Amino acid sequence: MAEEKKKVKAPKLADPVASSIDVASQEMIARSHELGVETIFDRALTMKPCAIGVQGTCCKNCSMGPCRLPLPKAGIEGEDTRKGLCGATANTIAARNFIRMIAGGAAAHSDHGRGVAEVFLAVAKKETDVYKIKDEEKLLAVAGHLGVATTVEVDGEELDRDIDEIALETAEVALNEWGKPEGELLYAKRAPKARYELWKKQGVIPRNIDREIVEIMHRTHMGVDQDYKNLIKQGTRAAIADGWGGSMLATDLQDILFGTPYPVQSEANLGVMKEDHVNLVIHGHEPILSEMIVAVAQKQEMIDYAKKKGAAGIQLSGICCTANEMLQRHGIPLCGTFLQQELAIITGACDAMVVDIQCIMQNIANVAACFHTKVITTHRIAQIEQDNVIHIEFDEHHAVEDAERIVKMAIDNFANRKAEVMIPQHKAPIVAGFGVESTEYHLGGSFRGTYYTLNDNIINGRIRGVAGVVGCNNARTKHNHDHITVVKELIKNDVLVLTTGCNAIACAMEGLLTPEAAAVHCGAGLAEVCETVGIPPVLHLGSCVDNSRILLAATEVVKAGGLGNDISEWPVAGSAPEWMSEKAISIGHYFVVSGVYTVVGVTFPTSGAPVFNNYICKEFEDIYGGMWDFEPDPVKHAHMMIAHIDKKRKELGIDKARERVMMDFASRQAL
Ligand code: BF8
Repeated sequence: MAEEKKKVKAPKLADPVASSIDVASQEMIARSHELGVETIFDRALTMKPCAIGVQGTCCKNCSMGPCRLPLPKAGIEGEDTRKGLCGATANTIAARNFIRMIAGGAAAHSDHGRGVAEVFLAVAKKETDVYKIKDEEKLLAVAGHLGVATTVEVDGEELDRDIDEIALETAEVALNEWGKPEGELLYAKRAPKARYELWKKQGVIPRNIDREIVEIMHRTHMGVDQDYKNLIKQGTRAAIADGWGGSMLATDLQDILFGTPYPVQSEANLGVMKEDHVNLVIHGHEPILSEMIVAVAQKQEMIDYAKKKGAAGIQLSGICCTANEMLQRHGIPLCGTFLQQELAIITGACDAMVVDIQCIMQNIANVAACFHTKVITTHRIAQIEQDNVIHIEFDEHHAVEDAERIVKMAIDNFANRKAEVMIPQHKAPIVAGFGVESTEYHLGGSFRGTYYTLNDNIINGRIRGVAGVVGCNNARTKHNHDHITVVKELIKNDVLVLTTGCNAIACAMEGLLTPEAAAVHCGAGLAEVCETVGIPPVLHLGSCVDNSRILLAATEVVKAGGLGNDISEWPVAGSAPEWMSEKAISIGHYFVVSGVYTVVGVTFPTSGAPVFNNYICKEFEDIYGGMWDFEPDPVKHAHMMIAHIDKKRKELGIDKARERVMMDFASRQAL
């Protein structure tokens, strides 16, 4: 009998055009197929997600399970009798899983913050002189928020306190926020007074940052907390400890050490890589590493060394939030979003990809093995098992030496390029680097030096409201499609967008971060404001820990007056159209409990437990003034946010567009 040849199935390959709206990414996905290099876009076709996991009703917190409680196709009529072996209900399981996601996200942001606080302490103790205090004004402001005295009384006279003393005490008090034995999170009082009091009444003010995360792990252990309302209360404490604690401290201390961002020009997308330059791509989150690499790569001796090795210079660029950090303080171009990390290597021009922590896909090692690219891990807690990955542990005490070694390694690798270089010729100009301070400068009134002009334009209806649109890419959706659709729909309807993380990079690639974008994409009111003050309709506020800037900007709006007494009262909404990480859930939850109506796309991780789902997606509004919502269709998603904004305008009595009136001092005071 003739032996039948076994048919080998060809691997499924992603359709480039169906995978991304970005032409540069489409070209690189097609290129990966030509070269036989597998990427996340291909794997998303072959590996389907578990439907029960997506619904949040799979419990694997003990070895009697996993207990899987799928939602019946016909839904649940009458009593929900589903339970795990121990009797845990769908609500308990979904709430446990949800707050474990908050714990994961809060831990990631806050441990990042702790790393920065430790470097800040080393600087304050003068153990290192490579990092310095760049923004003394911000140090004094932060000292004030942490209760550190900035003046001292000498012979009845109030004198400025020594700046080194202030720095040391500020560093110590800041670090204490992670594990102090008693008291409450000091930054909780930075929220509007009404919000702080609401948290106090609800009993959700965090005690310290670490404790709330640890307590989630305890409560969700087999047989501990089995009341979804009590479980989510703990999730709320941990989320506040992230947004108003670990993340906010990370942002503040980074600004003190590396400088508070002010608007800068740059470019975005894979086309920022240069064929004749050494391309060093930095990926991850903590700017401690990237700050030093930026400094070293700009040294003349390094540029000369690169030239000696045949390159025209050194081109730095960034992926993920490290990209945002380097952009906002140094104007270093953005190479791409989370889903473009493999694609940057597939250009054949990436001489080194240097990574620190978070959002680093292990597959970059496999992709790099097909090229000459050196993948260099630098953080003690984030290493990769593949043999081709080099680990150079970065330490602030010998930061310059470490950075020099890394930059030299990239330069030495320039001559080893083997595949034909193909850099997509697509990039967009951008203006980034907005923050609480610069927004005050651009949109604040010279009259009061606050957010008054912003409030005034919200009240008169030129700006309908403000949206924070943030978060990841998700390989289960078309790359950047939902980000861009949501943002364009919002600005078309006069909603000013504040952005961070990968949404910010997506908007950058799409050309939405330029003042010129206002005339093309905005409604008449928003376009007029943007053109008058010269800002883009989408303001880039930084990395994901910098979502704390959105919280503080929202608080400044409340303080400026005329739009209620709390964040929940003014027309603001949040969104993460392509979320995927636990960090996004922690961010979403601190937005919600800070009073922001927040919509996510893709999937919702408690959909399999309707009662719990209804609690956080509906009943929460009565408790916190903010709630979760879910809509995968990006146009409907944006309109749900706009409907919320309109509801708030109506509640404030500003729902009818008013013409701008000249206001005298007395009328402003009345507001
Ligand atoms: O922290 S947006 S994919 S890069 S998790 Fe990661 Fe998500 Fe991007 Fe920044 Ni944030």
